[in-house]
Amino acid sequence: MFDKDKKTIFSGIQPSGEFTIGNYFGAIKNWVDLQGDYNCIYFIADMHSLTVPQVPADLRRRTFECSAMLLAAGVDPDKSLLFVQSHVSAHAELCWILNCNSYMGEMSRMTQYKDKSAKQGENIRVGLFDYPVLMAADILLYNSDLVPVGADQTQHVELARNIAERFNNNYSPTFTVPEGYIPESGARIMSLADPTRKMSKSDENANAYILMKDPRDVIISKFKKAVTDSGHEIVHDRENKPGISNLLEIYACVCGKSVKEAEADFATSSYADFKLAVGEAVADRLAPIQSEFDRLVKDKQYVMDILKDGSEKASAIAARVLDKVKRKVGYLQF
Ligand code: ATP
Ligand code: LTN
Repeated sequence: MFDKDKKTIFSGIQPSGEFTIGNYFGAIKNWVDLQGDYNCIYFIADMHSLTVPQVPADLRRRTFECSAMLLAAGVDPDKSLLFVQSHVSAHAELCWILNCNSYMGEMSRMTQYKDKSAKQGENIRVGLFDYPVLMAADILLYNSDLVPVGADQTQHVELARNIAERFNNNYSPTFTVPEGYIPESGARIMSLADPTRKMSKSDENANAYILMKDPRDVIISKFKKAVTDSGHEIVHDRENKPGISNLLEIYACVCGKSVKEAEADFATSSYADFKLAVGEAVADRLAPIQSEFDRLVKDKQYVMDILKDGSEKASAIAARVLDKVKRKVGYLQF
């Protein structure tokens, strides 16, 4: 399946909610576009989602639906590996070994831990602290060269590099040292309710985000409610017109136009007409993905077969690296 001459791209996404158009334009679309040029391995990070409280039945459903959504959006199982993290036990096994090769000091500096633990009150889960080591295990199991992630995850990729280098020095060369990767076309979609904040699937206000699953009428009504700025001109100015700028960027992304071209399309429009047009463009763009998603969700066995095949192939790759690691750290082998 994989070409030896191509680099390996590796990335994951948590099933911590339904995917938004931020996830789509910031991550998933890039994953799809990278499939021709790289050996791509993508996974649903369900083990990472256990670091915050979950309703078991919801986590199970979202893990399945997120897998179906990645397929509907164009992740192609003939070109890429797609699997669910908890289906490949090597992740948990390597995580333990890496835990014993990571330091409290470096872990305590992780800013995502500091932010998320502040929200968990008194009973902070050990898993939340350990999250970046599990992420290092994910990456290092597959000899990953490049790891496309958003800005909030670059510190974790840096930690994975440090852990890999330290292990290679303490034992002998074992892991490929990965690099973060920011695709050229990556977009940062902001909240429709507060355009100074990133659109996030876990936002409490459902009007702040557009889900990839949202029906057409819901999409249009959310865009109608989107926060705009004073004045009436439709121009791109992130500083003074964050709301209008965000909508222009979303429109440009959806239509594959430049922001300048998007501005020109609405030179004489009112805010109301503009918001309606953006809503319609987003709904049109998502419609084929949504109908493929609906089809796939009904064909559960087909999706499960892809995930099973993906987990078997991923397990085979991961086992080679894990066996090497086990030997090096001194586990008794048969
Ligand atoms: P949560 O609300 O659970 O933190 P999220 O919606 O912020 O989730 P993540 O699961 O942290 O999303 O991110 C998954 C991927 O989607 C990452 O690669 C991230 O960079 C990308 N992503 C998330 N939100 C946006 C956004 N608004 N614009 C661009 N990319 C985004
Ligand atoms: N932490 C990432 C998801 C994630 C990941 C990974 C991404 C878990 N393991 C390994 C890249 C490589 C997130 O929340 N976006």
